[in-house]
Amino acid sequence: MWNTRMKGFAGRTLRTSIVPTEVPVSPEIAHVLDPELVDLITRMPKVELHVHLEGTLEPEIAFRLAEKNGVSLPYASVDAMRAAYDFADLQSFLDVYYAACAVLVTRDDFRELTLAYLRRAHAENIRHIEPFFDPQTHTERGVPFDTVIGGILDGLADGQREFGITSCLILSFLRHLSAESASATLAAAEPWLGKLVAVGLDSTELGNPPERFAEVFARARALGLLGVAHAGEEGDASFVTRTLDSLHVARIDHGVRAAENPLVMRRLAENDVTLTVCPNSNVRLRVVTDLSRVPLRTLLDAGVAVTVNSDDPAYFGGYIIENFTNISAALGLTPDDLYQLSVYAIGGSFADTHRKLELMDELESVFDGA
Ligand code: ES4
Ligand code: ZN
Repeated sequence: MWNTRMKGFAGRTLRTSIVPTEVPVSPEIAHVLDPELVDLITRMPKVELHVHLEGTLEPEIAFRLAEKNGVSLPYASVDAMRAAYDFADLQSFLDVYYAACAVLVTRDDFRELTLAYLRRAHAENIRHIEPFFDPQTHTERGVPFDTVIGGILDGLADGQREFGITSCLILSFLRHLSAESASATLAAAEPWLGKLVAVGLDSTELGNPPERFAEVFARARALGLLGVAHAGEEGDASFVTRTLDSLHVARIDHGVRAAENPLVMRRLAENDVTLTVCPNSNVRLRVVTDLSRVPLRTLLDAGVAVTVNSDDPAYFGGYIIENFTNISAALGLTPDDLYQLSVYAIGGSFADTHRKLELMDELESVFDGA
């Protein structure tokens, strides 16, 4: 097994690209990014550990599904929908995100949503994904649980066949709803246990502390599922600690506010808890004022296993490559940093050992190449 604490790769040289690639770099940072680094970001095999499938719903698909299903959207056009994505905070985003989900009705709609994301993931050289879905957003408006998960699994199977992208699916509970609703959702998932890897916890963090979900996470664990949870996004570093204490999760989603407390960072590092950081999301939802304030370097320096992810890419102006290029430009990340982040993502994933070794081989072939 490789050492997930490895900090660098002394002596390696970077392969340069022969074929020019088109990369989504934000115009305002394009001038400060080394083209070789962009090329490396593009070519390196990537693992996405924090993406909400509902957050990959692009306005074009939303409008097409709205028309097909006879659902109305509160926007005049695709452009107007995209132009409305100017969020003041997490809640103002969630209001838009949940409302748009009304266009998802049939099993095939969920398959199409999932496959569209996988097509995009393939274009960005993502090799393994661990996406969340929020079943309660759909069951609350009368779409059966089996329709939702059935369609998503169809899309994931299509994507694996077409692109070789492997996946571990995470069922996420909405923390603004009750613990009873979360328990009923887990019960509905029991026939599908073999297709799920973990449960998660998302939605509004403030006012919805993790302890309320301790019982349902314990039940999920008893059923053989792992756990992850959003924490330290809106809430301060103490929410990260409370989440570890009450939910016993393997990863913390976001977790950036852990950087405010050295003791919390030490605990994350010592316990090998992976953080799934989403730079564009943090800026768009005003968790930080600008990219340079995303504390990725602080966390790396403290030995925390951090990863870079896209969260809700259809809403936050870019997929995983744009998150890597943006944060690289803002913090001056090096090839060593990109290698370390990639090793953390592979090591912190829920893929089996065989798949992790394959992903490490793919990573080495890019970073080792002459
Ligand atoms: C989310 Cl950015 C974020 N935070 C919490 N919950 C979410 N659900 C979808 N995106
Ligand atoms: Zn998220």
